[in-house]
Amino acid sequence: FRPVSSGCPPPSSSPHRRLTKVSVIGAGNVGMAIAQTILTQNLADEIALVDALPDKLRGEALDLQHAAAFLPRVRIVSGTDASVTRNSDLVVVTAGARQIPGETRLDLLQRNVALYRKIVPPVAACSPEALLLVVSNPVDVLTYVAWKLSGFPPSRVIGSGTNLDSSRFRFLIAEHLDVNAQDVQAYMVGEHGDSSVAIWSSISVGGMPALKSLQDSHRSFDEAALEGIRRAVVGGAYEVIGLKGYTSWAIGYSVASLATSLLRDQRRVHPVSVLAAGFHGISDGHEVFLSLPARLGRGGVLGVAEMDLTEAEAAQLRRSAKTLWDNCQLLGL
Ligand code: 6V0
Repeated sequence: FRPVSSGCPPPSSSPHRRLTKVSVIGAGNVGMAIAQTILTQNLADEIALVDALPDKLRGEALDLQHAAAFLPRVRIVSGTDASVTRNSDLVVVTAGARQIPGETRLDLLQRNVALYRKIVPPVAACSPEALLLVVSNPVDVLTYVAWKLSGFPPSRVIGSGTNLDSSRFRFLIAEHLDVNAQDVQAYMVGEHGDSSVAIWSSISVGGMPALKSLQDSHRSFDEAALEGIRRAVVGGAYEVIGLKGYTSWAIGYSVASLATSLLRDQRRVHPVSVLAAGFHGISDGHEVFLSLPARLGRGGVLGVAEMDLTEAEAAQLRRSAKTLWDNCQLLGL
């Protein structure tokens, strides 16, 4: 193109929007689902991919770049070390070892901690002002590990936690009531996975408390139906992994929704893994991360909701916190 004079100062001297950079560490099933969702939602100007396997990484980066004609203009860079992530606004960590047959969860945790020791300090050094979003499992303990290893304030270290569990919860309630899942407000909190806690009192549909909606819809609403929904939420990941070998799309959208709230300063409330010491009777000395509804914005965690829990719900949270704290202490960080 022949340059034209616009009469405006050249771009380098004109004030312009700061570019947004997101890095994804671990270009596996989950990392790539997150990268592609962030790409299609036009959340970043630059996406950096990091993986330990150079050929796979280059293949993934090229595959995304080849879609450039159909997507918003985003620079995609990749590399096997942290330098490619320099000056990120948000770093999403999905790298993780998978459980091998016969291995205990604690052995797996130790292997993932060893991995995080290699990954987190250089990433934090390259982007000292970034928000760190942990996705690898066990997500609550690894969020604690990332917090310790990064030296970041707790407000800038977040685990994806039960954001995905809550989405499954909302989907199942929506199916039960034949409404749109976006109109269902409902939270799962606590530890991501088997011991997550369904907050039944939090459910509202179109602004109405769920009990009333359920009664009005003349559908069955009994203990058994509730327990069935909770079990389906907890078993959801196992079911998908049993059928296709891994989960990817839902966690991709879940993390992209967190990235939107954070990078666009949306101040939306998400159940995510945050430093929970002092909440719901969890000891101040127990520096555990578990999911509570948190208000997210450009500064990270801006506030944590004080939920009105039943004694049974609060006791379950404290039990999870105790187990998590016991695990954290074994790590010697
Ligand atoms: P995967 O497909 O095995 O991908 C992991 C990737 O990490 C691989 O490409 C590895 O090469 C890479 N990797 C390993 N070591 C390093 C390193 N040192 N630096 C950079 N990259 C490295 O696994 P998948 O993508 O399926 O899962 C990733 C993690 O996400 C696992 O821990 C899952 O358990 C976890 N999930 C967490 C969810 C949540 O809700 N928090 C949901 C789904 C999966």
